[in-house]
Amino acid sequence: MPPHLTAADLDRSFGIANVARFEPGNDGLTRLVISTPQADAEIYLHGAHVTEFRPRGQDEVLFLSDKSLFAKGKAIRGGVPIIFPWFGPRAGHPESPQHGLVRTADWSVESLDQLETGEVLVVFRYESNADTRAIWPHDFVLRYWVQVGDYLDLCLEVHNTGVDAFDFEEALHTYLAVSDVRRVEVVGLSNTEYLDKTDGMLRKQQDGQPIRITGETDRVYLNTQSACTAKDPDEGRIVMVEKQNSNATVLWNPWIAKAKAMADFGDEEWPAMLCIETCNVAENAVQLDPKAKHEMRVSITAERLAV
Ligand code: TA6
Repeated sequence: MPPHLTAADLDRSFGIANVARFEPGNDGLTRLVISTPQADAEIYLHGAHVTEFRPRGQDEVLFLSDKSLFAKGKAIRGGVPIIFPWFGPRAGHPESPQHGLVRTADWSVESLDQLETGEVLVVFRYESNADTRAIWPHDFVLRYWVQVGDYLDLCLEVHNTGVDAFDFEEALHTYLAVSDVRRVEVVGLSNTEYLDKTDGMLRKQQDGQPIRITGETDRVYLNTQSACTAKDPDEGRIVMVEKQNSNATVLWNPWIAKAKAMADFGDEEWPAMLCIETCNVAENAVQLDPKAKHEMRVSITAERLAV
């Protein structure tokens, strides 16, 4: 495990004056604050968790719950949690944490640079260790590229550093901020099969119409490489979620009852968010040979709707 570096240590080593600084964030967790002419963003080392992304001239693109915890061992509620090496509950292991091992881990910073075109690129790293091996007996190195411009590009690289192949699931579990989820239209998943987690994981087929959220929605769309757009008429924008090397997309809104059941989520927050998650899960899980690497990418952009 790399030595624990304070925000000040990291800022001395990697900070970019007037562009990118490390500082103590919520509840003292270290965060990277990025501010350029193109965008503002915040990323916690806790889970390498992007919590804010605001392109210049736009409202916040990511949802972050007012009730989110920022504590060791606890997931941040909102932004882009990194899910690996299993999605949801771990089959056959009720004692294992939901959504894998790394969204509450302490990631390290590998590099921080500003590109000639102004974007800021930070690379985070997380390696298997005795604690992870005790739960999931495989060796891996994760590297996570976050590129902040007037778009947000995320790339999760999984490297199998062990001697055996392993299967894994992964997700960049993106919480989009929306004005009112009941008035948002999602395009990109037409005629796609999905597992309906609100209906016993029944396998269903999406129709050809834009998707409207009219109740608790928790769907694992399978065998789809399609980009998705969320049209938010009240915000006056569309948000594009374009992906590479991802064969599944999850659409989630907890709606009223599930919102009330989550302590780290406000009862009245459910209309303000919609998860469009870039994944490889279920039958789209990835098998990785020893020494092999796999990269999954997502690019999130927001565009004003023509008035
Ligand atoms: O991605 C949707 C989902 O799997 C939902 O079933 C819900 O559990 C959500 O993730 C949030 O999970 P969390 O463990 O962060 O509360």
